[in-house]
Amino acid sequence: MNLFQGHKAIAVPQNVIAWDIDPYSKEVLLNPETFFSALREKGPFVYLNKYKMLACGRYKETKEVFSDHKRFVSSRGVGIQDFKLEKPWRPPSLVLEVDPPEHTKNRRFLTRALSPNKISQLKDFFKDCADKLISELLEKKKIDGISDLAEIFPTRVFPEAVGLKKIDKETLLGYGAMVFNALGPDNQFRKDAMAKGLPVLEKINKQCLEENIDTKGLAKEIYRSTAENLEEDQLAGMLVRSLLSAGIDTTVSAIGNLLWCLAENPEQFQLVKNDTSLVGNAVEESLRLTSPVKAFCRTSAADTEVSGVTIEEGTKILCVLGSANTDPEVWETPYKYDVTRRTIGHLALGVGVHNCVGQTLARAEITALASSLTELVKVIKPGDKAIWKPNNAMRSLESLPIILET
Ligand code: OVV
Repeated sequence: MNLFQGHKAIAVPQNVIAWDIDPYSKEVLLNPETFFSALREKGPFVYLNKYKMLACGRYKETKEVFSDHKRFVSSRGVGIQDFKLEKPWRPPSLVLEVDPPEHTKNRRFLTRALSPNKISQLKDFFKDCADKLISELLEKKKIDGISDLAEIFPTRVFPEAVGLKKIDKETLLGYGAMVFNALGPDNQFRKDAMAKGLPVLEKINKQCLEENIDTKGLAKEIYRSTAENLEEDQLAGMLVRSLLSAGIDTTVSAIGNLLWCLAENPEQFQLVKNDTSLVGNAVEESLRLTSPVKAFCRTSAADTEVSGVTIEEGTKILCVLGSANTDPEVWETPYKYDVTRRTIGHLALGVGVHNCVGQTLARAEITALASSLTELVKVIKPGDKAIWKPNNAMRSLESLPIILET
């Protein structure tokens, strides 16, 4: 078999357009909408010449592939590399990178620890922290939405909510960058993230151990609920690792992208200020429009067919969530940030058995911050040009100069 970037190099399927674009390039990140539109126009699937795999970006097929965990598995990795053919850089996640029935069993521990009931107990804490942070930033007036806000809020509230004793912002952000860049090809973004490697990994692994976990946080819940699983002493630690992998970069990006939406669309911010019942939907709409997790792959477990396209066993499919979330077949004026839009059905948090298990926590954090903004800030204005940060799987900002007015 012909391997390419760790997966089976497939041939161009019949009736599928072969395309030279590099979806992992900085150019695509800087201009994702052009890429999304072209991807959808070329058909239900395209063949990526550069990576010898498929990609999809129409809502229908993206949802179909994501919803069918039997035909399109996660256990072979959700990046470009096929774990059946190559050893992954870290032991696979017990939730992200497994299929049912193991997935079902493992995920249940996280579902319990992150139940809406547990998360609602954190709401006041999130809101107090958000109010405090925004009040501080209002003194500065001109801020960087990323380094002053998006990176600060989750790295302050998340470790405390989870019950992490001694973890620093750089370690959490560095690990997130590794996890998400590792999903792409071995390009410069992946190499740069991995270069920070060992010290970060060691700290993260240590942090997952029971002795380094607070008795009050969500991580302790995971240790409690897995305690009867004596045959798997790594289980709880590995599930805590999932929280650290998926809980920081995602919310940092989501908050940065939300600020970008609000700064670029001041009339939408005013709509939310005038009717605070729109706060939740303003958050959902920013998730839809900017899809912080740009794309995840699936691997076909057997020869199959979707929308008339033959897909052979072992095919990697890049499912471009941001494109599905802006498909004009589903979304009117898809590239407009509209806080009154019906956002139900967006795929920013996935769909199917692997849909984001931390979404209640993520929403609680982001909504707390959005509420503080609408209550405390009169106007959010762009200060200088936003700078996007290249990443193989995230759509996020490097810097977002904004002006907050009271
Ligand atoms: C959703 C997600 C992203 C990254 C890592 C993980 C999950 C994990 O379980 O490690």
